[in-house]
Amino acid sequence: MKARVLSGVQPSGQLHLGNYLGALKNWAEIQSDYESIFCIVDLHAITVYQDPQELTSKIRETAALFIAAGIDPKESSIVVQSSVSGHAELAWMLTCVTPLGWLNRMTQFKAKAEKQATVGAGLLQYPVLMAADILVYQAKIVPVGEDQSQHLELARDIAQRFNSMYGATFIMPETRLPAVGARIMGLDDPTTKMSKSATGANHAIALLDEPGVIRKKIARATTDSEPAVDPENMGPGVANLLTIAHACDPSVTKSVVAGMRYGDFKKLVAEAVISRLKPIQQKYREITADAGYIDSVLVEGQQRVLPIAEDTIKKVKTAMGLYVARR
Ligand code: AQP
Repeated sequence: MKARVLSGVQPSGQLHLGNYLGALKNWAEIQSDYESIFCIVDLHAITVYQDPQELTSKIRETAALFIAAGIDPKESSIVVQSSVSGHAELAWMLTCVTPLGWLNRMTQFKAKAEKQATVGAGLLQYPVLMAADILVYQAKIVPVGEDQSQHLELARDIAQRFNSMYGATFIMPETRLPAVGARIMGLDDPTTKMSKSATGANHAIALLDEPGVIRKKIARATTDSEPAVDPENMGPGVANLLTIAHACDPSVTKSVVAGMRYGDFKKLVAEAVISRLKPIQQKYREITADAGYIDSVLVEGQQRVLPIAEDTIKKVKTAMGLYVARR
C-alpha cells in the first residue's frame, strides 16, 4: 500500500513562483509514488479577511493552477478543505489538547498578527487546523516549503500528545522539503519570503504573469552595488535570483553566471522563468475554457477522501469518549 501525502495552498491571492518551486512542482514530481491529497485550504485563508466573491473565484483558480502545474486529478485527489467537515471537526478536538504556549511560540503567527488591526482567534489556531488537515488523512509525508517547518513540528507534537493522552491514534507525519526552492524570497526585499499577502507590486512573480511583466519585475529586482555576479560573494538578492533560475532551469548554475553583468544575468533569469511558466499558463487556459471541469474535479476529490476523514473522526471520537452513533 502506498503511503499517503497531504499538502495545501491557501486561495488567498495569486499563486506565485515560491508556491510553485516550494510546493506544487514537488507535488507533481512525487504524486505517483504516493496516495496524494492536495488541498485548497480555504479555511486557512479566512484567518485574515478575504473578499467573499474573490475567495470563491480564487478557490477555482487555485485548483486549475494545481492541474496546470502538473497535478493529475485522476492520480491525486484535489480537495477544497471546507468541503470535508472532518478538517474543522478534528481541529476543534486537537485544539483541546494543544497548550496555548505552543501556539504563542509560532513565528508566523507573530509576524501576521503584527500586520492586523484586530487579530482573530483563528490566526492563533491556524497551525492546529493545519495539524488537523494532515492527521485527518493519517498522512505520512507532507511536502511543503521551509516556512511551514515549524508548523509541521507542531503537528507532530500535537499528534504525539494526543497519542499519549488517548492511546495510539495518529501516525507521525514527516516534512518533505524540495532540494531547491524551499525558500524563495521577495524580489523587492530578499530578506522576506515571497508570499501572496505581501503588497509590493514588484514583490512576487505570479504564475499567470505575462512574459513582459516577468521581465520587468526581474529587471527591477533588488540586487546590490556590485556590477557583476561573483559566485563566491553573492548578496541575498543575487543568490535568490540564481536559486529561482536554477530551480526553473537546472542548467543555470553558479559557474554559468559567474562574472555576468547584472543586466545580462537578470535577462537570463527572466527567460528561465518564462520558459518554465509557459506550458503551465497554456494548460491553465485550456482547463479554464471548460466551465464545468474544475467543479467536477473538486467533487471527485471530495468523494474520494471523505471516507478516510470520516474513519479518522470516528477513531478520535471513540478514543476521547465522545458520542458515536451506533447504526
Ligand atoms: N516563498 C516561498 N518559497 C517556497 N515555498 C513557499 N511556499 C509559500 N511561500 C513560499 C509554500 O507554498 C505552499 C502554500 O503556502 P501558502 O498558501 O501559505 O503561501 P503563501 O504565499 O505564504 O500565502 P500567504 O497567504 O501570503 O501566507 P503568508 O502570509 O503566511 O505568507 C506551502 O507549502 C508553503 O511552504
